[in-house]
Amino acid sequence: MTTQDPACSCAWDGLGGAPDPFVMLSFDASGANSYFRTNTIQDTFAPDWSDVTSTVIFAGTPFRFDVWDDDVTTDDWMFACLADPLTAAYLRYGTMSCVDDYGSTATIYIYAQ
Ligand SMILES: [Ca+2]
Ligand SMILES: [Ca+2]
Repeated sequence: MTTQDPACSCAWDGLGGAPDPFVMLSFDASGANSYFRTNTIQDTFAPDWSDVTSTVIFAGTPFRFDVWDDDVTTDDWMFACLADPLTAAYLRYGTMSCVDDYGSTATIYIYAQ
């Protein structure tokens, strides 16, 4: 995870500290209609969430997760991973990973029943 917000080339935290990341999950390519938000993890460049959610996934739908920095006023968008469409291969493999523009890797684990 990059140490600076590329939108302003400044620290993620207004006080110069590390970001406070959370993740939004959605079934649309834009990420505008999220259905789940994880907890926020305070002051870290290496967040690891153990939040669990369950939902029905329809074949061929996009699946996206966005990582945000939780802020007092307006949250800062950090990066997103998109599978469009979410295929059976993702569900069989059980993970979805991506690398952001700054070389950070994000992985989400998917358990299909
Ligand atoms: Ca921030
Ligand atoms: Ca912080």
